[in-house]
Amino acid sequence: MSEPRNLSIDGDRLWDSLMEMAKIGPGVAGGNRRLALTDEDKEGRDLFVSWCEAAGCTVSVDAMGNIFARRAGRDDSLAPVVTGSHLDTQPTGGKYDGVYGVLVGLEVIRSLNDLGYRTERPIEVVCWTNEEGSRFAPAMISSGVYAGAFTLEEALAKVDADGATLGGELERIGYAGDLPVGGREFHAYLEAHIEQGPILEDEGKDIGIVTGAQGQRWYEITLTGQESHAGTTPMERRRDALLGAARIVELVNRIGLDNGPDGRATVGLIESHPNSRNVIPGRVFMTSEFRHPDDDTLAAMDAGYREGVEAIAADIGLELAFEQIFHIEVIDFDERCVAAVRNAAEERGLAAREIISGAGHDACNIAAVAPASMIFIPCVDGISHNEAEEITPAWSTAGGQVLLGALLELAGGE
Ligand code: HGY
Ligand code: MN
Ligand code: MN
Repeated sequence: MSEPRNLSIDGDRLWDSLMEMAKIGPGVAGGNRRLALTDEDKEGRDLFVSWCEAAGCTVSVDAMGNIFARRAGRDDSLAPVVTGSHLDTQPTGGKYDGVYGVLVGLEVIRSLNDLGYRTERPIEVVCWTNEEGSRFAPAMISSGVYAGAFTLEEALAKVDADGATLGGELERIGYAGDLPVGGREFHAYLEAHIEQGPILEDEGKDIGIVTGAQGQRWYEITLTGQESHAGTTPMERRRDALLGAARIVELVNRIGLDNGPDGRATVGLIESHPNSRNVIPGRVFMTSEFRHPDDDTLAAMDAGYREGVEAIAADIGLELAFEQIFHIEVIDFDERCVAAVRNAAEERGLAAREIISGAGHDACNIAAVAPASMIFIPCVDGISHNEAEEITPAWSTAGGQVLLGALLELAGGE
């Protein structure tokens, strides 16, 4: 049997699968819109399951709708080496965020089948439910349940903007599995993903050896003032909720800048009520989030934010409902898994560099219960969470070669 380093995936077949998946839930500008647990997400899941079954995998689904496609090892009693990511997208998402990690994992299985290569340990490809946290907040909720960060009950009870529950939507699309969520050992977990930033492309690197991920804090705020007539209400008599939100947007941005260059601060969602041009907004719902590679700095950003928001609400006379809905600390990935990625990149002569993930990924949750790491490939201009998200076939294939090599190291070759 040839050396693992000489084994190769079929990059064209992987690219064809990416393009096939991209036809499902098309966006309006070349990307994708497959919000978690929508009919489009179901269609993508069904296609993935059919491909896994065609590749001889046994497919199982757990109570959070996480899909596991298993390729038996020589010793099937051993804990599996798992790879995968997510198929749900942002509302104006790209073709590769998450999807790449799921389909490159399938490509490794397809290639091992072609090569007649049997690993010591089973290999599984997983598709995690609702990674994006766009339809149902927070992000990475299903790997979070798997890792014990959330209970199954609280996750199934999450509601979207229309009041649909995550559990109800799982039932509706037929992915409310009967497997328990979690409690099953992963020997190792590797997630391949696009970088979603500009570093690898700027430096001419093909591969990111992901050593960790930054911490995150997500918030939801409701400001309540008083709706009143835009023409008759004197300025000094107003309790304008949108004015409060505007000052909070400025505060969030200021906190991000004051904690640069690594600080990240974003207000992504604002709903103003009644949203009528000649009514002073009486109520605003808004989200915000901070990220930083240092937990103490992130805690200081949080403290400054809470103080600032209180002062803004008091100054305008607004009622304030403030909730931190998600907090994940800085992650350091497992050295053995990181080394497997590094070795695979080196053996294939690929230009690689170590990198910290700016985005959150399911690997960040799984790192709490299993040795984990990630493989990044570049994306064009670092653009992601945008329909213009793009990669090259060469980057896609390079990531697949590294995933193959690293999985063989962790799963034990012949
Ligand atoms: O928000 C994130 O970092 C990920 O895309 N869910
Ligand atoms: Mn992603
Ligand atoms: Mn994403």
